[in-house]
Amino acid sequence: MSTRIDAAFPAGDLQQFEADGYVVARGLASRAECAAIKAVAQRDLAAVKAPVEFEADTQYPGAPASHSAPGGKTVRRLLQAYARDPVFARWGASSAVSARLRQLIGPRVELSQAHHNCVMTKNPSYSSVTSWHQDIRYWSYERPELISVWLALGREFFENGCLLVLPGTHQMEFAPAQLDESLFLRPDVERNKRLIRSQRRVELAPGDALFFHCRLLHAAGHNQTADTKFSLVFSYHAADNRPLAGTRSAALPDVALR
Ligand SMILES: O=C(O)CCC(=O)C(=O)O
Repeated sequence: MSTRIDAAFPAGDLQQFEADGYVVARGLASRAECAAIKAVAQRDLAAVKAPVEFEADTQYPGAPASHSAPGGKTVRRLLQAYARDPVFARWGASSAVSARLRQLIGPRVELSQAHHNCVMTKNPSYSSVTSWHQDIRYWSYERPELISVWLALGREFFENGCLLVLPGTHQMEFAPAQLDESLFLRPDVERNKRLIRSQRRVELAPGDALFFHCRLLHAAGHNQTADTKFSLVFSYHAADNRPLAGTRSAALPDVALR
């Protein structure tokens, strides 16, 4: 199995990340690597191997109403990917990822086990719609500066619920009235409507890795195809950006990358 570690991000990619809050490293994982990761994900999905998050747990639009409703045991995430299997951990701590993160974050990078740290398993029949949000709501770190790396294990496109992003929003401030009580962007607010019109689809091929800032607004539709979509997602921060004591972000040790 080979991973592309030869080149780091070219300057243009770094500028794109700075300006837009995201950048895609095309073909960062090899076909063989994707196949090995996906095989373990498929095995764990078939066995519903804990810990998992069910679509019903989210209560997002389109999710089954409860665990006992039709589709109520549809898995949305295989959780704790780093500890779940070495094939996931190897990718999360790989030089291909860490070399690029060092360009974006600084010399000492750590992987957070607190959120993401999962395989997203977007099911064709019962997947929900994820509304516009910033992932920083999931963490409590000293600085709102984390980066997630979303590895496509198969093709990701609009019809199977690829990520949609609002470029540049990682640098914007939002008034409380623009967000609902769960910190989703309110689609009925005029200023938000304009922002939402600027959306871009992040279409990925297997092995492409999307690097995105934790303040970037993003969303995703449900999967309208016949096949489950698998994506492996880890999040990272600078070693000197500490999780706040007593929060969920501090509950599990961060993993220092070499
Ligand atoms: O694939 C999706 O539905 C979006 C997931 C997402 O945005 C998230 O977990 O933060």
